[in-house]
Amino acid sequence: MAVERTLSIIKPDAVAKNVIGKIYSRFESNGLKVVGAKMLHLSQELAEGFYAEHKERPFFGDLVAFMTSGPVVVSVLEGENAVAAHRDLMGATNPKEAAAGTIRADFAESIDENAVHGSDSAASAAREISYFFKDEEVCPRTR
Ligand code: RTP
Ligand code: MG
Repeated sequence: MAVERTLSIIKPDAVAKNVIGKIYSRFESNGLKVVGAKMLHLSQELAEGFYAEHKERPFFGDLVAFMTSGPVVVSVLEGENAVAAHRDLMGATNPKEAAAGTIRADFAESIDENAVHGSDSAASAAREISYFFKDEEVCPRTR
């Protein structure tokens, strides 16, 4: 398995609930190392650009409104098979369908306010990491 990087966002609901540390702890206990991090309050423009692939979906307006409703923590995570490993830790998009013990099962209330984002492929990860981070804002690769 290859060492990969992926983008994580701790969404406004989870930041407001003071579970940043608990979520980071799950990453770090499960082989995902934080190699870049920043706290941001997304502008409308930044949120719309990030979710551009969903622009035509009926939930787009609500998604952007939610993502700009409060601060988020954006991180780059590194580890074996990081994209899939992170998605496994997050659980299903709808927390009601998320497996027990996943981040969304434990910390999210609804499909609209679902605690975390994770890149869904290596290509998305590369695009999303460069959307939020300059090269010099992320730790250099050591493996
Ligand atoms: P994310 O991008 O946030 O990691 O979540 P995801 O891959 O599991 O889900 P995705 O299909 O990419 O959708 C992005 C976010 O839009 C909201 N959503 N709402 N009401 C709905 O049917 C619906 N579907 C998606 C969710 O907040 C989802 O995380
Ligand atoms: Mg997605």
